[in-house]
Amino acid sequence: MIWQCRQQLWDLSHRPLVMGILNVTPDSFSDGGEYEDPSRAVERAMTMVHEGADIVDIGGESTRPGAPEVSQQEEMKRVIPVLERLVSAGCSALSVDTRKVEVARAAVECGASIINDVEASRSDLAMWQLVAESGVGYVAMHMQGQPRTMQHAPNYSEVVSEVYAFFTERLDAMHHLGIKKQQVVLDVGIGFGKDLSHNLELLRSIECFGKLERPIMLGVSRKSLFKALLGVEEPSRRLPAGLATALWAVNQGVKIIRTHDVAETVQALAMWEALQGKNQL
Ligand code: 8Y4
Repeated sequence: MIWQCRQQLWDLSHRPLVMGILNVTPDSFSDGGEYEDPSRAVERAMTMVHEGADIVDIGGESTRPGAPEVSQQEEMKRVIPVLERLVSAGCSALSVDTRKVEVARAAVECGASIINDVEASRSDLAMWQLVAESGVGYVAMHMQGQPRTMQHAPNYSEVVSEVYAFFTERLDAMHHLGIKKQQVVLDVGIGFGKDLSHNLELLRSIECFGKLERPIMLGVSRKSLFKALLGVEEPSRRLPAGLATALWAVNQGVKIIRTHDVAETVQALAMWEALQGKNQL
């Protein structure tokens, strides 16, 4: 399966990809403010690349439940300087996690090759026109509601079929706007307007999303489902649960893992690959 991100063609049939998370927000609760200084953020990105991240995902808006909205100017001020420096350093594939088309456009102009959109549900079409015109890779993530209130009362009659139907409808709409199927990756959006049982149902059924014939991305790194299920309060101590879930998902056909813990994820996936027997020895 091919994922086209501008001129880059990722072949996802051999090994899963790792997307490293670079938060440039003052309020992210796992790495809050650590990478607010652009130089430190650039350094962190370089470290993730050395650890084996295939893609670095830069985000300037916290989408954790209850987080305040960020203005376009503020998000731009956080993301663009870091992106510029990574592009000129020749950093691997760069993704920008944004819901704002103006931020996405500036990022694409700077050289970002992927837009990670947690609000693929939008009805405003400008974001998709940008994706169609620029040919960037596009991650379409499912979210119920809006970040500020999405965890108040997540509600589905059948979460798996509803998310599946959402993807079918969105793929069709994107196709009509001129986005190539090859540009699109799908993500069920663990924790985005979902309670523990919704998250578990989606994970247990993740294999069925392969029928959509697009690569599936998964982000579970440090997420609060592990607190809800296992009682682990401290996000950085949720690594074992995150790795176990990622590996299980890769066995079910997931192609891209979005994570805070790049070195650990790369090591786990290397072992998975070796056991798949595709690397001889
Ligand atoms: C600690 C730190 C615990 C952060 C949880 C979190 C996804 C995503 C996010 C995802 C895609 C997050 C931007 C939430 N999650 N994009 N973004 N998929 N495509 N929370 O699952 O990492 S932010």
